[in-house]
Amino acid sequence: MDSEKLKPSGHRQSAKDLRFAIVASRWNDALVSRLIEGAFRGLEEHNAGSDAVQVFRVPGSFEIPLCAQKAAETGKFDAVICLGVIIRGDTPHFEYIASETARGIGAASLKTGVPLIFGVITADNVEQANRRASEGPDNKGFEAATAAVELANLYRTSFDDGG
Ligand code: DLZ
Repeated sequence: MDSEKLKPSGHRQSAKDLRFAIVASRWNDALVSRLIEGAFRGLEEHNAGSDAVQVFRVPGSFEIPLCAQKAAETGKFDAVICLGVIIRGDTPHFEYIASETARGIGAASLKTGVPLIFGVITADNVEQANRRASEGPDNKGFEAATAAVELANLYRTSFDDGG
């Protein structure tokens, strides 16, 4: 199947007048930094304002859900972009962190009603993670930003009553 067809379709939507939080872990920082760069690039390509993005750093991916939930609860953001890199090790630690991070982000999104975007790489090894944090449109931070813009527009136009 053509994977391009499975990607979000919001590429040309505008992020003007939208506000975003980025919640990013410091674990595997060299890779996460590239996801943050990718997310900024994605938002800029959709014409997000220069002061439209606030970044929150947490120690590891496990800590992303609560911080994302707190950011969403402020009501200041149209979407929260969650970025992290979890790499499989020799112990079952990976499974616990990866599943709890995914579950927590999903639960926080449903609880707050704010789109929380899952831009957390779960990789078997560093090479795999590297590819997903590379420059260009396959960067998972860039992809997450594109999804954030699409969802923020969808919810604003479909469900905002302006009140
Ligand atoms: C402990 C841990 C391990 C082993 N691996 C990762 C990882 O690959 N990616 C990541 O984002 N965080 C990792 N952590 C840290 C946990 O997410 C968390 O910060 C600590 O367990 C403290 O709660």
